[in-house]
Amino acid sequence: MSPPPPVSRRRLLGLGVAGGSSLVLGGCALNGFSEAVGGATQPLNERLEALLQGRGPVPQFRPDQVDPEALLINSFNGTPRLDPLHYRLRVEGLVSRPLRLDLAALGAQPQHRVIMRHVCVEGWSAIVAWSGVRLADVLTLAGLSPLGGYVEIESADQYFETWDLASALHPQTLLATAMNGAPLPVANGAPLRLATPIKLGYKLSKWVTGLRVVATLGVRRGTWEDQGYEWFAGL
Ligand SMILES: Nc1nc2c(c(=O)[nH]1)N[C@H]1C(S)=C(S)[C@@H](COP(=O)(O)O)O[C@H]1N2
Ligand SMILES: [Mo]
Repeated sequence: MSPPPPVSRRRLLGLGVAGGSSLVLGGCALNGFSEAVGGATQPLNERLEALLQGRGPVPQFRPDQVDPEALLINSFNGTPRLDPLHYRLRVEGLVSRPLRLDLAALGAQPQHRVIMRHVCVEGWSAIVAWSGVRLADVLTLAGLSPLGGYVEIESADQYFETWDLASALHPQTLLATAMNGAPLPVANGAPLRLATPIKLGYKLSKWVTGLRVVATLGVRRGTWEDQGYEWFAGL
């Protein structure tokens, strides 16, 4: 006998069970409420979201649904220009083989494409096709420790993010080097940015330079999260 279908996120939301992103609705609002709620409910929220994401891959959009015009540039701290020849991705923390990967090494990993809706809490969305390596493959290459629980993500513009490991290991979570069939533009995060259909736009760090696997979250949780944005930011 096959197991019953999992309860969909939409259904749970309909039942009034607050998933992560519902906390943020109306809530790029940098207000005390979301900060208080985010802090108080985070562990429960995270468990619930992790369960919801046990659902497997998100259905993809078709290539003809890609809408390049709709993707707005959202950069808060300038546009760093990283020399592709000297670029290295640092992978460190709770891994058995800390790495410094150049773009050739990333290019040698299996390449994947995800055509997804990018959703920014500022009120716009766009269908985008991203290509690159799976974040899971990079973490596996580095020898991810079973003690790892979170990934800290550093960017060249000092943007900072933290992710739960389950989301980082999701098969549609990519470190993208290409967008809409062309090399990733600098404004969109070249040479390497995060892309996934399971999280809001602000989780998708551009100009990624470092990944650090940690056991627990530190005081800093993210550039926007530390100002009250919801941490899990699931879609
Ligand atoms: N390093 C870095 N990553 C970032 C940002 C940023 O300012 N710096 N902005 C975030 C936000 S809020 C969004 S919506 C997306 C926008 O991606 P885009 O500029 O490629 O459309 O990048 C996210 N990643
Ligand atoms: Mo955003």
